[in-house]
Amino acid sequence: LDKIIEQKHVEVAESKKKISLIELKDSAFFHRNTFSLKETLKSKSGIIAEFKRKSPSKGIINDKAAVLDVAQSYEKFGASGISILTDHQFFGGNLEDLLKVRNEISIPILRKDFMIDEYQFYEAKANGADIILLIASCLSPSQVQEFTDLAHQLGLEVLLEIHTEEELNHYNKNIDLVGINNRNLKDFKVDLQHSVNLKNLLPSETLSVAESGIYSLKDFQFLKEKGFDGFLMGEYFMRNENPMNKFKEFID
Ligand code: IGP
Repeated sequence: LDKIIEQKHVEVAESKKKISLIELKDSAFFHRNTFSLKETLKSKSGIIAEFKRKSPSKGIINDKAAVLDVAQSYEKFGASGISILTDHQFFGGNLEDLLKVRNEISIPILRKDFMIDEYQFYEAKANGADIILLIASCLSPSQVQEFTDLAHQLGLEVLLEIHTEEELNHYNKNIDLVGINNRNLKDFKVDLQHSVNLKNLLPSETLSVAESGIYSLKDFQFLKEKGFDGFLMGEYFMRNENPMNKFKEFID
């Protein structure tokens, strides 16, 4: 994780040289109404379906599927939102994927990346995101607060990702959704019961998203019964030539 963050600082510095904040603010997508995941989590399946080519823990997952085909089928079958990884080095994604999808679909899009600099929030808005992820283990509680304010000024919703009880101190009332990562980012182990226990420590009205390692309909139903509002799933869908075939299992 430290390596990823280090690399991210380098990348952001390079991006700033290529595209200025002013240019981002001038872009067509900067001025638009965003979609609300808080709303679609309730009105649709609750599934936030991810487009993911590879990951540090799994290597290549799917390097053939086209982002637009996958996103359109996720939307068609009732996803509440789409998560697009924009980290290139470790997850094989990019901002162009996001922009491409934004042009064609009308459900909320999460920019899935490691947010460590204000610049990335402007970049997210300009490239079509509606929600950004804040990972507690990468940020201080005061950074979470500042970044949440900035996201809201830009009309973006905030998903705060936590994994441990200590990280609950990153939570504040302005955060829109709390994601509990079922996977430990340090050793990559998945533990659904751990997430349920952690969820029970949150204020009861908090919208909660179970993230990662949901590998069957049974896992999904278990988490749903325990009261999670959203379910962030990537690998289960993507590890298929046609991710839509897997997504269909979850409908009705
Ligand atoms: C999806 P999975 O196990 O269904 O592919 O997981 C998503 O939760 C995972 O990609 C993720 C992630 C992250 C990736 C969760 N938190 C932070 C990068 C950074």
